[in-house]
Amino acid sequence: MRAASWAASWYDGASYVTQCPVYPGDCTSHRWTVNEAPGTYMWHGHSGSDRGEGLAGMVVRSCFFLNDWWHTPGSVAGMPLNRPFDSARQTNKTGGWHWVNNPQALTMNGKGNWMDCNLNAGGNSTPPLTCNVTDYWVPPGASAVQPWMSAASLGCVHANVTVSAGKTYLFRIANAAQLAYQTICLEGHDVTLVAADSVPIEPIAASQLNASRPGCVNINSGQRYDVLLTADQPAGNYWISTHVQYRPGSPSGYAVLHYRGAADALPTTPPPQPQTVGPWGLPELAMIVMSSTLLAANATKFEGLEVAAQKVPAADLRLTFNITQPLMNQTRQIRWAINNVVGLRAPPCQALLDLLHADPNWLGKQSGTGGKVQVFLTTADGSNPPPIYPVAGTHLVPLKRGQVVELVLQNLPANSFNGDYRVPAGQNRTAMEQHPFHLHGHHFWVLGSGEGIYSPAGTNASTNASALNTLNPPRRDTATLPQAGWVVVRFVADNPGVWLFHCHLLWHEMMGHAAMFVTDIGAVPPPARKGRSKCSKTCVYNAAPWDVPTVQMEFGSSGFELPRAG
Ligand SMILES: [Cu+2]
Repeated sequence: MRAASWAASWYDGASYVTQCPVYPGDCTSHRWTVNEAPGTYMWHGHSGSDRGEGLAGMVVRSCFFLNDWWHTPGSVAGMPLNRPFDSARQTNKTGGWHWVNNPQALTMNGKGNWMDCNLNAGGNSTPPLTCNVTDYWVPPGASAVQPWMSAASLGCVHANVTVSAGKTYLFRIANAAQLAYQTICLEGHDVTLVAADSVPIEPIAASQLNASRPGCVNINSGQRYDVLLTADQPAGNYWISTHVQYRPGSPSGYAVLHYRGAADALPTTPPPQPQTVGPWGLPELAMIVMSSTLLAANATKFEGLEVAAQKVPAADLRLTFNITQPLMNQTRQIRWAINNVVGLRAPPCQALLDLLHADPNWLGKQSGTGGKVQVFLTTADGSNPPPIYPVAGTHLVPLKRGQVVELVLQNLPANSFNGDYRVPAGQNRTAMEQHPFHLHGHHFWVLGSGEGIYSPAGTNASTNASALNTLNPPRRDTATLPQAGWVVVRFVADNPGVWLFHCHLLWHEMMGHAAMFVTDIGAVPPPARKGRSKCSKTCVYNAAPWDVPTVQMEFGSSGFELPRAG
């Protein structure tokens, strides 16, 4: 499980990073002190496709908990992502690599609808939503429609959120989606954002962010917003709709904001359609800034709880993470890479934190060596240049406690750094996508974001660096790297431990979109509980520097990070 994790580095929950996963038949229990910055946190499984299959929720209820849904288990839907391309180096839909495609439904608080059946109930004559079954991955031998919708199983439920007229509510919105950057819209009601990723922000109405879409909040996977909503409209029923950005053809999700005393019915207005709801742009995102209360001189408490220093300190070191989507010569797998390294969680079957705690010099011994899983370091001093060809390995970034790290995330075309093995088609493949990057164990300041290539200070007269906001930037733990763009974040490495930094799109993470910051392991206090559980000796990883036959053998039919039979 991954939950709020300060000073709990042994139990952060990322499997094989800080601990072994909870194997089938095992159990674990957690007890923790609620002593962190007030705000909204979620918990979710952090092994394989746990999160996508329902092992997720919020620490506090009273929420809009958003997710996306596939009607096949994540281990099945995601398995083709591991398969190598065929010998012609092209996608092969019969047994080879295959993308999971768009989600099949969006859910809110665990409920959702499949296609249009619910919307046409109650006399609603709105045309069906534009969704196309052929866009979706269908298990071999299964009907494209069954069992997801039939006369006997409509698969249609929706969440009802009941409010009383005249009252103001605090709603906590969280997006746990595997893939979907979502916009949630509250029909007829503006909302005021008051916190982002558990950090209090200067209150701002959704209508101030985008006047044409009042009541709409954009939220990427992993992010949270607290919003205030006043039930100030005529008593009735109003649509709560969720829409997927950047992935056209995805279904939308629908729920109902219901006024107490009104008829129990669907809204009479047409349900909002996805094409009418666009995403916030970079200028809007930059308007979501820290609360001025937090920025006040000597502010150390917020609502009675300690808060970390909120002033943005100068950077001690600068790192650049170049983000690409290589098709690897090594394994013929398509992956996501950071500095040309496709990230594995850890050496097989051992939690990296255990390993490092037992031998603080382990890191220095591993750099550049071989083995079943190779270790790659990114450092600020240039002594560890990225590999020339994309490789899979454990990607670590050693930090000293207290260092202020400025990190540039730069989106680059897929064929950068010898990243496109596919010839001749796709030789100039330039695919790029947006990525919500999430850092465990810390918050960071989001100093700036833009299109194109980031230009650091000193390179030309009008650098992007000179425009970074270090006065009152957004502060959060999940930031969007825009497609074909960059984002600069800064954080204080004040939490000893091994901290996963990963794209919060589950399928991307499975395809290697992760690295780990390693901070001052010697300062990690001993685990609260003696007798750390041992990992299974027979776990399986979703990428490795193996040859093609090995990958085919390992992933022809097996699961992610699961103990194998025998
Ligand atoms: Cu990603």
